[in-house]
Amino acid sequence: MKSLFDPVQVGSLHLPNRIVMAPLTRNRAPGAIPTPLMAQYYAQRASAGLMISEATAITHQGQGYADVPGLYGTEQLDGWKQVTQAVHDRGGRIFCQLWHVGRVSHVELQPEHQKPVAPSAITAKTKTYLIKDGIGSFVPTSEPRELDAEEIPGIVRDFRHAARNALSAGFDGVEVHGANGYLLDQFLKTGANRRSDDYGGSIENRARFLLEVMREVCEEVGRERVGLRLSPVTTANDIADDDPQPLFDHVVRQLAPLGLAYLHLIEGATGGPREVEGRPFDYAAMLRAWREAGAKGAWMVNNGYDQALAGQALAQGADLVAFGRAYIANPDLVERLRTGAPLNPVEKATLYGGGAEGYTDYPPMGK
Ligand code: 8OZ
Repeated sequence: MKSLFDPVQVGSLHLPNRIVMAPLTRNRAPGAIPTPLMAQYYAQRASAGLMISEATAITHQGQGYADVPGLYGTEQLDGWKQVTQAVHDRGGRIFCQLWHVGRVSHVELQPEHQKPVAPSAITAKTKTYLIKDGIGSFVPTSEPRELDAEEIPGIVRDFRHAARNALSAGFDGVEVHGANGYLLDQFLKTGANRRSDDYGGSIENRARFLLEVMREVCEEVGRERVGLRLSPVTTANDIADDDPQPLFDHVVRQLAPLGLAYLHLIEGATGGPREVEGRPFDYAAMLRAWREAGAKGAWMVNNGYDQALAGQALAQGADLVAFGRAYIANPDLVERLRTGAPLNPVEKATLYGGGAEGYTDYPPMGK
């Protein structure tokens, strides 16, 4: 029987346990530059088997929220170097989550206040986060413009370049953000993709962009350093697909020959119910499709896990379990799960933006 506390090999990394710190957006990087406070926050959580950084914009165009970090400028890279150094000094391992938000953005956040880009010019009925004069607020996303097919190779190159930057900044690998209604998920799903060219229509066409990105990123940094996050039926950011099961079966079959280090699945609605009404999905069938196509990578599951549910998932074929909310409030989550100690509750008011409060001041056990 696998346990959360078993060591496991993932790509080129030896993880001391199967507990993963999920990517968590915290909006504490003014000017998109990681800070010493962020280095402290990640270092506090370095006992995780693997940490995945908060979503990090691959370009200015890929940014959709105030004060989220980037990975395209020198100062941003230098900021991240402090983070990866602090994590490695504590014996941890950290991947960088590479992010392009697509239509989930606002003109205020875009280069020269241009419209955000998307597969089709359909506004997402969702909100983004702006900070003005130090005050944060949630505002509706802006109307996007449809990307020209000629622009797509440039964005594929941006992912590739950001992956190289991540390694230069000291990350152990990268996770491509293909989930939660952001650009790659927008291309995958019928609710956001109404294109009639090679990137829209059939499942093969809708999956094309994601697969091009994954091939290029693997070529750049080596497949043993690449993971991918997917969310087949999430409701996040107004995304939906008419028929997700065959779509994701196709995606995993095509991914299998790439030999990714892991696939990271958000089961159900991100941060919400694990079963979404009207959107049934068979994750075990998706995992079978991936394995039958020859994939050896780790299967990482996420969304609302506690220790008991994690044990069931491991027994059913999962290799890793990613914890999000629990990691916000419990820097020593591994030790707490190991000893059965109670968990600190999450303080909602300090999730997005601000400083040390509700960020680096959650107490370790016994304090
Ligand atoms: C919460 C707030 C803003 C962004 C995601 C990157 O859902 C996010 C995100 C989460 O993947």
